Amino acid sequence: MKFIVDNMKCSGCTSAVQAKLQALEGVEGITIDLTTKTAEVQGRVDADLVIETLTEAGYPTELADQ
Ligand SMILES: [Cu+2]
Repeated sequence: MKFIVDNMKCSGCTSAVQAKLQALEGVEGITIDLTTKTAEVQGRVDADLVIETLTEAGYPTELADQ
């Protein structure tokens, strides 16, 4: 699943997002791209949970088109 993560501005942000995602149950892999502000998540994880978790952490998130 690919997400658009707003408000990621530096490597500190990507580290924070990475840590939040890693803490979620079912996540097997994470690829974060700061330049495109996207995060790709592998594993059996609920998209709504990802969106809620990152948005609450200060990074408004939505599901990417694909
Ligand atoms: Cu930052």
